[in-house]
Amino acid sequence: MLPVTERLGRVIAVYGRRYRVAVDGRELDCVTRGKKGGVACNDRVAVRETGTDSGVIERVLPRDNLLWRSDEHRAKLLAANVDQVLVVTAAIPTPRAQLLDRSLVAAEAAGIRALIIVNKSDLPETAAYIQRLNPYRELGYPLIPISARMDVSPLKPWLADRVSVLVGASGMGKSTLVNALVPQAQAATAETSEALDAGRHTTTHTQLYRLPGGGELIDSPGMQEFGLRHLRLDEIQAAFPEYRRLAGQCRFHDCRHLQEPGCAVRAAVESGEIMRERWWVYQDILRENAQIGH
Ligand SMILES: Nc1nc2c(ncn2[C@@H]2O[C@H](COP(=O)(O)OP(=O)(O)OP(=O)(O)O)[C@@H](O)[C@H]2O)c(=O)[nH]1
Ligand SMILES: [Mg+2]
Ligand SMILES: [Zn+2]
Repeated sequence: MLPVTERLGRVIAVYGRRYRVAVDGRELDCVTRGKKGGVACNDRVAVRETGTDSGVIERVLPRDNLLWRSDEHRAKLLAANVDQVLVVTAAIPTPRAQLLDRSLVAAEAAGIRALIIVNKSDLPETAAYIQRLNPYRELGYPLIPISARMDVSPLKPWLADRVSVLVGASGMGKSTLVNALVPQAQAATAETSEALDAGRHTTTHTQLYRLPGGGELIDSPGMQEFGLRHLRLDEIQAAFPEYRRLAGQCRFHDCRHLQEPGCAVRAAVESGEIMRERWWVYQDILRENAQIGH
């Protein structure tokens, strides 16, 4: 039960520690009570109005799921209660090592399905990049080439009636994609060189947009790193679909799939059955997690 002064709302944009909350068809500019953060885009919240078009978020209601990243110092919440994560990548600018795999791991760990969007299919470099990414289809991730500039229609059927969140490095074209799908969005975009030279990302806030064909799309600022300090060993292992079919085949039941003798994962890496680069990502994630002890 809500106290009479509280109303239910939904967070539709996050600007640092300020939040835009939709309440009964209106939008309130909100802060959280005290210094606590911990509010994500698309969170359901209880708010108390404090003035015309302003309010305070009193509580976050229980979430279906939460996509987030974490480094040594803090957690960064990306979005809550989403149906799918769209990991946006492109051949140009050169993708940052591990960002795609780490985004997929975060989605798996949060129990959210992930799709890989290969943007900029109008560029000649993209064909070879798609070839490189083809093995991800076998892992169960739909691979959807599009051009946010020329043609986004292959993506539309995947979006209807779902809440999707875009993640990826700066310059991959997330906001360009939003503008192609949501005519009135007018999200800021920038030439990659401009954005990178200025040492900043073009999009600096997270925002939810309503899609004309039904469904919603969340744009977020580009990231350079995807820290996963919050994951335990068993969660990390479970986030690699290629390990699942090898379950129970290692000599030791608590095998960490590193240097242990009789490791079925390692054997599959050596035989080329699973992608060596992803095994390296796995090792790096383990190494970062101090409590796992390396
Ligand atoms: N050739 C080509 N360029 C594209 C395409 N989509 C986006 N771009 C360009 O890529 C650059 C970056 O696009 P943005 O949409 O700002 O990228 P972003 O992922 O939102 O970047 P951040 O907000 O910094 O995270 C812009 O110059 C876009 O015009 C595409 O399909 N083809
Ligand atoms: Mg952007
Ligand atoms: Zn093993």
